[in-house]
Amino acid sequence: MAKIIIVSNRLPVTVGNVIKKSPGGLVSALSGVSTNNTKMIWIGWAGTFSSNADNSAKLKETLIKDFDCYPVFLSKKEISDYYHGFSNACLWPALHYFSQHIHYSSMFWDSYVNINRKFAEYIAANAADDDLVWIHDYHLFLVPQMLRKIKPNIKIGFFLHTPFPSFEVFRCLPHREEILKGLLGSDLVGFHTYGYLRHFRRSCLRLLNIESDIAQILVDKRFCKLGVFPIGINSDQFLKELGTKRFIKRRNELKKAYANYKVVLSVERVDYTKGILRRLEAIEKFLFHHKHKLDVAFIFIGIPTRGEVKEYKELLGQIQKKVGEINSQYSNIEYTPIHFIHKTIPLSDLCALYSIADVAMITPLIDGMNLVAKEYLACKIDSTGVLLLSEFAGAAHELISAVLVNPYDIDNVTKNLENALLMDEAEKSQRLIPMRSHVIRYNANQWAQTFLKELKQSRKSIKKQNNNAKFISEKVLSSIKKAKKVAFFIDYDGTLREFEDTPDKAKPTKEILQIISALARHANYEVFIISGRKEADLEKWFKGLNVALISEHGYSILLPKSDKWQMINSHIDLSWKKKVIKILSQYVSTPQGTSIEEKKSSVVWHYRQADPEFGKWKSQQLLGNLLEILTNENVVVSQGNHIVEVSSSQINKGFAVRHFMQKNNYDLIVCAGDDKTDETMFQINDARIVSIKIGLDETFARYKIADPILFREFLLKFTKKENF
Ligand code: GDG
Repeated sequence: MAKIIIVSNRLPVTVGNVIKKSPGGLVSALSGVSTNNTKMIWIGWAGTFSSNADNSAKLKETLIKDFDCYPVFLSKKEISDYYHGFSNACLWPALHYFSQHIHYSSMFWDSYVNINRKFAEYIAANAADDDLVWIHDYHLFLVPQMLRKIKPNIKIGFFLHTPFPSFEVFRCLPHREEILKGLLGSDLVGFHTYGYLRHFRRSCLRLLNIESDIAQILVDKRFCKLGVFPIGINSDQFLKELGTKRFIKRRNELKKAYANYKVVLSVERVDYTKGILRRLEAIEKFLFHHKHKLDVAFIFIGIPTRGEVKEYKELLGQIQKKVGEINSQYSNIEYTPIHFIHKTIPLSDLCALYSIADVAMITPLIDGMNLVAKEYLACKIDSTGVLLLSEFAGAAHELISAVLVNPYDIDNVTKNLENALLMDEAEKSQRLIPMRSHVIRYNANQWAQTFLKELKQSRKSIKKQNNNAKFISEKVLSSIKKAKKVAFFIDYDGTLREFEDTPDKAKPTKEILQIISALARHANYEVFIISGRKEADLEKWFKGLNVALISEHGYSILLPKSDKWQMINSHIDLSWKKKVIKILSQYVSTPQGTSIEEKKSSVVWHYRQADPEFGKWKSQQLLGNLLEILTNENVVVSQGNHIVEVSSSQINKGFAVRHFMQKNNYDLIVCAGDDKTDETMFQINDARIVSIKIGLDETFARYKIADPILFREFLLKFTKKENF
């Protein structure tokens, strides 16, 4: 029976004298996921350091037997370096735009790599190929790729609970490329918002030079799907709590205690991302404006967190100091404005606070989602209350009728706090009711089900594509065996050979030369290398291999054993070239890294070495400019892989192939290529043609082969004697 394997840094248990399930957000989110048909197990650190091997073995047995929890044992040093060090003192600040707080040491990183490997190996040891593995959060960025290496066929999902920052910040991280590659080992990577997804794609483009579309990234012949899955709260748990006697008792007690005050509530871990100091400034301003009528109580529930990291210790000190200053300024015998409670409180107290709070003041400087905002809404059964929410929390994308504030703009926060406290009841419920139904409907369980459903479906398309090369070669082999005369028209860059940063680096490898000369030696085959390249490149690389060389998309041909290039069509008008070069020259200074290449029958603008986004954007402008100016010329303006090319409309690869088809009596014609210029071959309507697109984009070709490596394997089959 297939299992779901949840992997997170911590197991959802607290190990003390007795072992208790910890009711964290993720645990509740996943509570409805395991069914009779699907078992769910959890892999993570148990939160305890084992004193000896016997104790560990015993603990492991109990955790597995009674809780379906598979513990990864970590030492104090490992937790210090991997968890407090690399995860919380390096990754966390970078992911939250606090690059000034990044602490890096190679010791942290080494430990992070080792622990991620430990997790990957432990998952692999407990996973079957048809299991679904769902990895959570930034502590385990490298696990997907490491696990993929051990278990290539297993389905791996990753969900990031924090923001993914813009490329400009992400690139500050040491080992940023390894981190991206680690994540790309997944079949599905999920984010809270589309913005985070967009940032991730951009980092892949800028740091790994991997292009992608909104929904997926093609990497190592696999698709890594991308998705937006805003996490919800376990609404059932909160609604259930609201019906308990202990909740009602606490709510009544608190109502009484704060009967003379309006209550403004904040709940969070004491973290610099949560904007606590700036919020205190806004509150100080508010109190200053209202010093004659002090009737607002501010309750801060600040959960202790990460005391091992320097910034957190300092922050706590700063908060305590500021709260002290404000309280000493504005307190009187009956009234203390701020109640800062630096500990966790029971769920019933939390719900009671949510239910009595007039305003929830949630103003993080940045936050992946923020569950507190959603929990506050769920606890507002009477539909009163105002959610004052930072626009920099992921939740702001969903909770659009909240009072949204910029937490950096202190005056504006103060103003909005005043408005929130004065808001009339009708407006409060008008805003709150739709948000509350949203939060209850799109809850944690719905979130988990949606992610897992998507993960289950993630591999279908990939299997089909992987099988394709084998399927095609079998099909073509059977036709080739019957044929007496076969022509191969093979494009070079992106088809036979992978791209390099500059065209001159993409020389044929020994393997390519061996395959081509073996094909050319076959008595029944005629081989044409048909490329956009200039005559000189093709001649330098392939002369003497008994192949015909077609340059510049069909402009000229060099037949085997000949020394003279001939034009395929001698009546071509090339008078437009001067005009084109003049236009292209205007696009060479910006963006930097672009160049013009003049060929006999075309002119090409290259932007492979330019900033990829700026280059692409400029290429669109150039395209528009060219199309406008060249309307009456015999030219084709086309876009290829990081190029814009203007070529004669009297020349294309399709014309060239037709030309040789008319002259020769082929039984079978194999045409292969990777870009738009090759489509002219694929569009020839002739049953003898076997057309193959290299790459997975849309095409007129009959078949697709994912990349040059697979294509070379495919060609190699036709050179083997045993196949004939
Ligand atoms: C990360 C991301 C993302 C708090 N105090 C008490 C208490 N809590 C519970 C709240 C809430 C949770 O802790 C805090 O969740 P957040 O979402 O606000 O923040 P992070 O811990 O930073 O979580 C965040 C989240 O992952 C999920 O993806 O939203 O952006 O940073 O559930 O209720 N619970 C109890 N007593 C307390 O004193 N019982």
